[in-house]
Amino acid sequence: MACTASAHAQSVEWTLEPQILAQYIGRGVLVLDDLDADRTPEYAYLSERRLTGEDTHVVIRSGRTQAIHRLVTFPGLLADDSALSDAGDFDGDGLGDLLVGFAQPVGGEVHVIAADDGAILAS
Ligand SMILES: [Ca+2]
Ligand SMILES: [Ca+2]
Repeated sequence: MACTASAHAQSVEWTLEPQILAQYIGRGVLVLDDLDADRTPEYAYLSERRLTGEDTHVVIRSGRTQAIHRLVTFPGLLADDSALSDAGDFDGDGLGDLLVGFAQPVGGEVHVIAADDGAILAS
């Protein structure tokens, strides 16, 4: 998968190489701030891993190297009915945070994730 984003008046192209954590990607894709100050924004996406259980991951990768910056796992939750979006700067540290929601289990769940360290800020 490749995508192009415009950041700081320059065009950046990313390519995701197939990996074990890359099932069902595309349910949510989000461009983040430059978390490691390398002048390239990071990005996040949802990934599901059914082979070892029904876990959904929020994968945060370096926009420059594509290395996994943070991996936040939600055990037992499927990406089928989930969404990923921008939460704004929820904790006021100057970096945008993420909002992930799951329609299941019954009643659903919503979590705010700090993009820089993957901490759950609110649920
Ligand atoms: Ca960066
Ligand atoms: Ca923040």
